[in-house]
Amino acid sequence: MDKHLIRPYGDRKDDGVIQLSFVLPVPAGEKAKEAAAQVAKKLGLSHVLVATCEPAGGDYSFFVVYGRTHMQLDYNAIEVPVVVHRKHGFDELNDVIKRDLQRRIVVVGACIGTDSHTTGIDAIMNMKGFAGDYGLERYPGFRAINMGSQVEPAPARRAQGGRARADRSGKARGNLREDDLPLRRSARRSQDRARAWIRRRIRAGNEAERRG
Ligand code: B12
Repeated sequence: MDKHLIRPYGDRKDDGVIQLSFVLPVPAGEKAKEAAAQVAKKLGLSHVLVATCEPAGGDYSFFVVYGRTHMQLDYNAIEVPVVVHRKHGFDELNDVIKRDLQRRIVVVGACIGTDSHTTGIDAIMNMKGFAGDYGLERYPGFRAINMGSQVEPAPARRAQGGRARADRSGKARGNLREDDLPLRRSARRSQDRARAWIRRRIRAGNEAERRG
């Protein structure tokens, strides 16, 4: 296959000019500018120009730097696997669930541990959806339960991942280790709490459905 060589450019095609922005942990000034220029040179750039040097807090500086790269790459040599899949429409998906499962699919979403990045989960679950797709709450075929953020999961996940079950008497089965006793207790507690929460949500959903 013929090569298709490309390189970045700024003003004229193939001039190799790129723009970088970064922060250095030094106060703004002439010495800081020289440090920024050296960063760009050490990255392999030539014709380096420090366009911006601004204080970013007391002992930090923000830089915008231009320079020329001499690299080029063969665009034709890049291979990226493309996942080909058929997208199911709203009605089609609900019909398949109704026909093949004859019950609603319950999806529980949560940001676990200390994670508070709820936007991604909300995008999947919320009625209004994201990027042109409805969220699961909109589908009659799904019951979407969004537990929100910072849900305590780690022990429960470990217990489940290890195919272990902590039963109500406090005895854990499966492949949790002997020294996992505090973990077992905590796993049991967080599993129980999560199950109770989900049960309450399902009950509330059923009642709302009954009321119409
Ligand atoms: C907004 C944001 C925040 C907001 C979150 C607000 C909120 N309520 O959600 C705030 C400011 C709180 C935040 C904080 C932090 N953040 Co932040 N944040 C982002 C940011 C800029 C955008 C995320 C977002 O909302 N995108 C829009 C949604 C719609 O897209 P999405 O999250 O990718 O979700 C989609 C898919 O990924 C997928 N998906 C997501 N989850 C799941 C789950 C399943 C099961 C499936 C199937 C699919 C799926 O479907 C979603 C819809 O398409 C990203 C960088 C980025 N551009 O992605 C960093 C980023 C996620 N954050 C990061 C970090 C490091 C942090 C902090 C630790 C920073 C700090 N030092 O304090 C804290 C952690 C706070 C905490 N306790 O969790 C890193 C994570 C790095 C990593 N891989 O570990 C990122 C990638 C930025 C980076 N490059 O460093 N953050």
